[in-house]
Amino acid sequence: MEKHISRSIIKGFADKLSAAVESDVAIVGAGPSGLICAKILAEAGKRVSLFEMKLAPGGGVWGGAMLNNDIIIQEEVTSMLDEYGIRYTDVGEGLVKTDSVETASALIYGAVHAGATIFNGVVVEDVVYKENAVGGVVINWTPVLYPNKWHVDPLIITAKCVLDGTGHDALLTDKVARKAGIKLNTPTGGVMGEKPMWAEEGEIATVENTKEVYPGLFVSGMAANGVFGSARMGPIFGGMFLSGQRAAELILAKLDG
Ligand code: 48F
Repeated sequence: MEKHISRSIIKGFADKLSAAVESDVAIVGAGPSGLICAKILAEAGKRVSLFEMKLAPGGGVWGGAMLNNDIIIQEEVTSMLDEYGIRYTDVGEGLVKTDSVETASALIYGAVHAGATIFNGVVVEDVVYKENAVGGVVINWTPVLYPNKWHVDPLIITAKCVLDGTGHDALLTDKVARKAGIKLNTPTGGVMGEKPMWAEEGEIATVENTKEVYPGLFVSGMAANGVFGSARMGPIFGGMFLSGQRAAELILAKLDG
């Protein structure tokens, strides 16, 4: 029994990781925008690998606001909540609230059930950069790098498109721009840095900023606002849902166009 348990897990994981080596899309960060994008792409039949450095996917959804575990979403986005079966309550002014634990778990289940593979506890430490395009990600076990900084070489995942859904600091895109010395598709050519809180502006901007910022490299969610210098918005999540949807549309257009 014990031997069979171990062998089944080792083989199953090796098969998953081996399949991921040649992905259509590598998504970095399992926050709401990355998870929503993963579901839509997987439903469209794409091979989607999603890498999350923490043990639990879900990003900033779980904690609600200052650990008050509800989140706010605009009424216009409730059709997406319905699709996931996430329950909500009207709180007025065109907004609804949902339970953050129900929302995070539904988004995770939705992505995996649609066929995306989530690798948790795996950090993306770099990208593959060849012939003026991003073509994959460089991965390692999170505990190898944090806090240990062990000198262990990574594995490489190739992908036709990479999505930076890493949240506020857009650290991955920042690293790519710096290391490759490239100009991004932003007004300054670099990562512009997130602005302070302005919920309405930030919510609109996160969708507008969801773009291919360099051939093969897309940004979504708060990473998109970090890259394009737009405002943060706190515990309102409609923009994150729409940004994930927009990222999937752009990536599908690139893959199928
Ligand atoms: O920040 P995050 O939740 O992503 P998001 O889709 O959503 C932002 C909102 O949660 C919230 C907000 C309200 O609307 O402002 O902040 O932009 O999740 C990003 C995920 O990426 C992971 C990180 O642990 C988190 O779960 N992550 C960050 N860097 C890496 C990474 C990396 N290098 N490799 C793998 N995962």
